[in-house]
Amino acid sequence: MGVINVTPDSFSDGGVHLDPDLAAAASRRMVEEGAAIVDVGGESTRPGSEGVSAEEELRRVLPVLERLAGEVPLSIDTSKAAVARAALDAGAILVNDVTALRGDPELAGLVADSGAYLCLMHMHGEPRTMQAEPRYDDVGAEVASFLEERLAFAVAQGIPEERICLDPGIGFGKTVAHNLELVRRLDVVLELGRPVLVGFSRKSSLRRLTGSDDLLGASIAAAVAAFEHGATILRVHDVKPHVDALIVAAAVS
Ligand code: HH2
Repeated sequence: MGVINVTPDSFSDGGVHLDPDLAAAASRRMVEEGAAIVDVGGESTRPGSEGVSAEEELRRVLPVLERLAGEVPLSIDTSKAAVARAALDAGAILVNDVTALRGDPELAGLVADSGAYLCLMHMHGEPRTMQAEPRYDDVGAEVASFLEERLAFAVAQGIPEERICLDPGIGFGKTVAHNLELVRRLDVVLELGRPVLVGFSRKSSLRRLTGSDDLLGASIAAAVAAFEHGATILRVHDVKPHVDALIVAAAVS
């Protein structure tokens, strides 16, 4: 899964893809490089961020989606039903909701009615406050039990289980140690029986571990580690080097 953030302030690629023509060109390149889907987002969820209105989110993402519809498999990174609805109408096939259907009461019904795919992600707290001393007794068990509950909720709302993937939410209310433990203990999430998505690309834990601002090598290592622990969808900003690394990791395993 390639990442396109149409935002001025994303920690990883803020400002780079604000021009819809540039964002569309970058998305097409990601597919050429081997991405199976491109995740387009119009609201940064970086620690401390305040959020934007649905109107502003739509103003950012719709021109990009409209340029790519029918050409590139698209995911919309949003927790707002109004944004998801317009994105699905414009051709997106997956709703990536970092609130796991807790943000907007209308989103579950919309996904159920549209037949879209859905990603449910774990987040402790909310972006504004989530990195303020996150604590868990057993991060793997707690994240798995949250995802189990959200999966049951989604299915009860009429979303077929076969359409749902699960994500431990690397960096969303977690310390470096929590993030590493979640990759190590991915089996507890895999036991829920759904494909697992991991997004470690360019996250600040990698900088804390390496002390380097160039996060490419660290991102690839994290993606390969997640793959070896069972993740089958890797959310990444630098598609080509990740695809190469994952082809080799898959060939060896
Ligand atoms: N991470 C980010 C955003 N959306 N969605 C899922 N399912 N999993 C993730 O790990 C995830 C996500 C944050 O990364 P990024 O999009 O690069 O930055 P920002 O939120 O600042 O736009």
